[in-house]
Amino acid sequence: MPDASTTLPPLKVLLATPRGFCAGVDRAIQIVERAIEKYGAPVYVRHEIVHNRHVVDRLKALGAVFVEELDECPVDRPVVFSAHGVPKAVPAEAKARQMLYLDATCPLVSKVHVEAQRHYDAGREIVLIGHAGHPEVVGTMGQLPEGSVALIETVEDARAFTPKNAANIAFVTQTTLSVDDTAGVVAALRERFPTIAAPHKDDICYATTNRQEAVKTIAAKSDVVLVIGSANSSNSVRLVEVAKREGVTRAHLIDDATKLDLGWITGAATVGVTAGASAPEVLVQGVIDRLAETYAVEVVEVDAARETVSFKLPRVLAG
Ligand code: 10E
Ligand code: SF4
Repeated sequence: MPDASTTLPPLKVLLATPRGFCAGVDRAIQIVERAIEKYGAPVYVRHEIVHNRHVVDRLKALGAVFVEELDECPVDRPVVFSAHGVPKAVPAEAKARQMLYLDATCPLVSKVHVEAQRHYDAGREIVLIGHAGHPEVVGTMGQLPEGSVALIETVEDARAFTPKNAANIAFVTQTTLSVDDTAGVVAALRERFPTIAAPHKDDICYATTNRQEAVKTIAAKSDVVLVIGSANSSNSVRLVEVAKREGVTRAHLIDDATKLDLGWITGAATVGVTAGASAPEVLVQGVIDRLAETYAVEVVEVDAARETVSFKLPRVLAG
């Protein structure tokens, strides 16, 4: 009897590397898991620990309770702050209520908080490049008194921004922005304010940069690009945009294999697959397995960068 796979149409899958979990996401998830082990359930988590439905559902099943605000947590249970960071008022309130809290803010987001504070202490007016309403933006703006950080999102915003003192301003950025879009916004700021104090380039993290580079590489050779990630995951949404900008009109963000519409693949010879920084690898494999039900899939890993970053757990949970 002939092997069934020999009768399936061929499909090349270009698997982007790096993809999926970054060091900050890995650490944040471990903080919740270890907190449940150490303190028992329930452990409260303020905001989705990372923006992924599967991660949140798995942690819920282990005993995590997700809330949006601290006043939804009882004072006698531990609470974890999400990887995106929180305004200063949040740990202050937890202290005032004598709560046990664990801060899962990614160290690379905390670095931006420190940078913003440093500019503020030096008397500079601060411009934050980021997306309005995103929790990381809320957290970074919330490091400083209201009115001391101006949010801009676009080149147009950069052109329209009117500082109080153009000679004494600084910018910081969200960590998960589009590298290419941000370069445009920064250029517009520098053109108008040549002395603006700045990070070396921007505050976009290594993981965001590498995943965008990797998706560019696969997009150049793909007819369709599938990005695994949840709709509220900013960095995952950016990966779809990057693929589209590389000319792949069929680029889709999907939570998992069940959301894959096989109609998208019709006529394609090559499908690029990647995952946002908060999407578990098992979901990537699930998508490939689903494709393999209909096609004779050949998987080719495409390496765009090597990652070696890892972050330590808070001392109270380490060991
Ligand atoms: O929406 P985002 O991309 O910021 O978050 P995410 O939870 O999908 O991925 C992790 C990124 C973080 C925590 C922001 N630096
Ligand atoms: Fe940290 Fe970057 Fe991951 Fe955000 S995307 S959690 S900044 S490593």
